[in-house]
Order: sequence, then structure tokens, then C-alpha cells
Amino acid sequence: MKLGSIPGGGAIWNTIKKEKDNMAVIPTNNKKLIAWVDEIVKLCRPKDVHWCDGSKKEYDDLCSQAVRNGNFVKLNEKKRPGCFLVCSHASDVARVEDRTYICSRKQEDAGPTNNWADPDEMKAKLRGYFKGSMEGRTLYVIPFSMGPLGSPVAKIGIEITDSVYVVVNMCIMTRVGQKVLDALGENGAFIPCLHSVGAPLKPGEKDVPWPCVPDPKNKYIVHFPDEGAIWSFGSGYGGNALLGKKCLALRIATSLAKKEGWMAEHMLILSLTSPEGKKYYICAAFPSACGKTNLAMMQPTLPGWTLKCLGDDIAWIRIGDDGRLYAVNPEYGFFGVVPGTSDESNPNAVKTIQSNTIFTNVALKPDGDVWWEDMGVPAPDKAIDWTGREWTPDCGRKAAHPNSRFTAPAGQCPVIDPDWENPKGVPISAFLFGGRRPSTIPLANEAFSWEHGVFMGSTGGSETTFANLSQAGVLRRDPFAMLPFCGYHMGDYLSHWISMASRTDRNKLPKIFFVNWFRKDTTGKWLWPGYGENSRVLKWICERVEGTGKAVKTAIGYLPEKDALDLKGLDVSRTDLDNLLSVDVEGWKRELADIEQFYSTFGDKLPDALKKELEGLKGRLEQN
Ligand code: SAT
Ligand code: MN
Repeated sequence: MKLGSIPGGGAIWNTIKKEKDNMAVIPTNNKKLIAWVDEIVKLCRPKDVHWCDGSKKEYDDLCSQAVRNGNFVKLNEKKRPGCFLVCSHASDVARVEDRTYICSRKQEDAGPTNNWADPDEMKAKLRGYFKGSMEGRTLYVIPFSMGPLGSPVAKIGIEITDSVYVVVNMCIMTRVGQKVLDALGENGAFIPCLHSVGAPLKPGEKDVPWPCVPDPKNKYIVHFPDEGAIWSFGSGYGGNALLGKKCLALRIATSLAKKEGWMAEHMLILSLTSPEGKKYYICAAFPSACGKTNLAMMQPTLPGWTLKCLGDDIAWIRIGDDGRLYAVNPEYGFFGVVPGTSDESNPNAVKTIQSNTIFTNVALKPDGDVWWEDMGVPAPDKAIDWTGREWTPDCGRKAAHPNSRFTAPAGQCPVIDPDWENPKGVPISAFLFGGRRPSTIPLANEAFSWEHGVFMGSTGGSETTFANLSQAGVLRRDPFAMLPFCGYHMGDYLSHWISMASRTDRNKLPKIFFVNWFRKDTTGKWLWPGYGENSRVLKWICERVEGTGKAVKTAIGYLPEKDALDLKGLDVSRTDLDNLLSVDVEGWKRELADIEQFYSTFGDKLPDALKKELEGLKGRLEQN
């Protein structure tokens, strides 16, 4: 489109004219998009506008510019080719759930577990924040696709941001560029995602390494589910700023999915192939700090079994033509927690992040490589920690921030599944739910029915284990690991899960399992080795799907029979196995009371089917 015809196009006009040497073309003819960019340019007043084409050259140029400006550090090219380190401001190190809002028209639709504000009032307030917020900076327009481009399940988003860090991370985490604008066409719909770090630069003012709004009260991560829009202000970190991820692919997607009859879930997707060559696809949801990325690319210890990864965080799930549920990973990369990533915990992640990776908030070694706690290699004698200070092993501080991250292309994972970009998705055989539960919850438990499985998912959660938290040992329920990510009322979300059984042949639905790798004995010793050994539990799950696995019917579900797990070569005592696979009736009675209390959060939005499951469990436990 000729620039002359852009309504009121001031800054856009100037930039494109400069960049394209009078070629004078904006790379789209989508009128809504052009009008929206123009509106934001007028509001935020950037010095320049750059439309991202998603090319390697653009990525390299932006990284080089960030190195020159002191925002990024280029790592040793021999040790970590194509890698960079970025360290954030100390106030901006994680998602800010208390600053995250669901601004539905009706407060009731956001439900009791989300922050809510009236959408018009919130917009008016945020307009004040965004006014002039990009002065002295470049405004980047990032056209991105969640899901394989051209797939019927993909959604197009456009993120406007003033952060180079966000642009290059989005280029790894999503499919970015001209091809997205081409797919959008003249009249295609997109989800507008507006982001600013909220740190305008006065003329001549020098930039800081990590611009953001330090005061947490002035950060806002806001979703408008009724119109499908996202506005994020003040933070440059992770899910606060890479708006394709938790904001679009979960919060906005959940509300679309509810309307359109599909599911947007906080789940990894993996495949397992048996020694006989039969392939099973599994989706699993765990609260944070339960090793989701480790499980997603785990190396099975069981001979003959192969595990491949399709995604480590989000699954979009639809009913296929054959009535089965099909899962697609909408993302294009991994944004994983770094500390604890080692050859022992996750050898495939270690290989994935060897090149073309952005590290955020880890330590820099004198040799130009990075280091973090529990990396499985000795600490360097000295380093620069994530705060930019000199660090030595005995200085009493952690070198890497506990929420430090790697951003790496999914295609680099050595065990990426050949079907990870299949536009149709992959047919799911089993759903796994879990959490960190030192007591009561058995190693593996299969639901009696879809409704019982939804009950299990709704009761998921983790016990806090950090000795320094005053609340150590407190159980935090996190249904489906979705509490921070559901864009509408959680009670309606539970009903949506229940409703899937009436949308297809219920016999075609995945079987549902609850697993717990984190059981301890009374002395605090782990009862189960975890990691690659979890393949033994996954094998039993595949056998249950096949109808061959042995199980005993108990009050809480089908538990593996004592000899049903393949434990060849593993040293687990009979007593430990009994503990892992039996029903702790007294513990479950306490569990029941806690679930009942938790369910009261949802008031009359709690689906009847789940009340029935609760009563059913109560009755069965009383018979014990
Ligand atoms: O920062 S993210 O939201 O992307 C990661 C997480 O907190 O789970
Ligand atoms: Mn996550």
C-alpha cells in the first residue's frame, strides 16, 4: 500500500520512507492493522517504527545493536555459538500475577481467582500510562502466528513493543514475519497485543541495560477477553512481555476455546514409542516447579522405549474428524527455567541450549560462557552474577536468579517429534495431572471415568517445600495448573472440561491419570527416583491405554498392581513400593475435607458432576 494513503500516518510514514528509500510500502494491506498501528504510534509517540520481517538478518542486526547498546552480552562463539546473555533489572524477574487482570465486561466472568477491573476504566487509565511511553525508542510491529502457519488451528497476533529483547525472544518463541502478514491478508483478524516497557527516553538520555518500570504498582498485564486484546505495561520479562505465550496462547485462548468448543491447556505434549513400534501421545499438566520441561524431553531408562517432545508448556486441543482429541503446540520455542538444568536432570535440554539461545539472568564466566546453580559442572572460581556483581562460590549469593530462563528454538531439541509442526496435531491417548505431594497421593492413579478424571485435574496442586517460606508444607491447589492462566471464571472452566464428554464419543476421549513423582517417607527421603525412571510409570499408562496393564480398583481410582510396574534394574524396596501404591485412607479423608473447602471458592459455578465425584469419593472412603 502506498504510504500516502495511510490515514494520518506520521511516524510510520517517516520511518518506512527512510528504511525503504522511498519504496514507500507498508508490508501489509490489512486496514485494521494499519489503523491500529497508526493509533498506537500517535498514543506512544516512538521515534521510529519498524515492521519485523522475521528474517535471520533482522534477528542478527537487532542482537548486534543490543550488544552495542549494552543490553545484551555476546557469549563465547566457540562454546555457545549464536548465544547471548541478558540480565534484567532486579525488580523485573518473573510474571507478576497480582498485576495481571482479566477485564471482562462482567466481573462475574473473571471469577474469584482473577483480578478484575472494568474494561473501559482500565483502558482509560492505561491510555494515560502508554501516552508518550515510547518516546526516544523504536516501536516494533511483530506479526506472529501461534500454531503452524496456515493451520486451521493457528491464531495470528500482532505484538507492538518498544523492547528489542521482546522482539528477538518472540522470534524464537513464535513464528514471526512477512509470511504471517501474507496469511493475514487484507481482511484477516488478528489479536492486538500492545506492550511497552514504560521507559521513554528524553533527547540525549542514555538508555539503561534493562528498561522497565521498577515500581511493581505501575506494572499492568491486562486482558480484554470480550474483544480479544492484550495490553501490557512496565515489565519486559517473560510471560509479562512475550505476549504470545501465557497472555494469548492461554488466557485469551481459553476464552476463545470455551466459545468455540476446544481447549487451551497448560500442558506439555510428548510421544512414547514402545519396543513393538506403537506410538502414544500424552499431554501433561503440572504446577510450576514439578519438572514439566524435564518430563517433556526425558530420556527413558527402560530399554526399547523412545520418548519424543512436541511441546513443554502449552497445548491447544480440538476434537478431530474421528472424534479423538488432537493436540497442537502453539509455540515455536522453549522458555525454560535454567537452574537445575543438567545432564542428569535434562540432557536433551542441555543439548538444545548449546547454540542460538538467549539466556536471561544467569552468571557470566570469565571465558565468556554461562553458569548456573545445579548445572552439574563445578562452579567457576569467579563469575559475574545476574545482578552484574562479582561472584565467588563462597560469597553467599546465588549466581543465577532462581527464575533465570533460556529461550531456545524447539527445532533444536535433539528429541523433537517429527510431527511437532503437524497442522492437524496429534491424537492424545492420555492426560496426566500431578503436583509435588510428599504424602497421601500415590505414584500413579487412573480415573474411573472422564468426570472422575476432571475431578482429579481440578484437585491438582503442590505443597510448598521451601524451608525459608513461612508457609512451608502448605498445599496450594492449582486446578489443571491453570489458576494463573484461565481467562474466565474457573468454575465455568471446570464445566467446559466436563462438557467435552458430550461433544464427542466418550470412549474416544483420552484416559486420565494422576501421577506423583514427589512422594517422601517419614524421614523425608524420596520414595521414587524420578527423571528417566518415570518412563516406568509411562509404560504402565500406555499398557492401560492398550487394555493390558494390570490395575486394582480402589476407593480413589485404579492403582497399578504391585507387580504391574516394570521395575527391572531399579532398586525400590517392597515397603517403599507399598507406600507408593497404596491408599492412605486417613490421609485421603483429610484430602477430601481440603478439596471441599477449596471447591467452595467456586460457589454455585462448581459443576454438579464434580460435586457428585466428591460425594462418590467420600462414600467409597467411608466403606474402607
Ligand atoms: O514467564 S513465563 O510466564 O513465560 C513462564 C512462567 O512463569 O511459567
Ligand atoms: Mn508454564
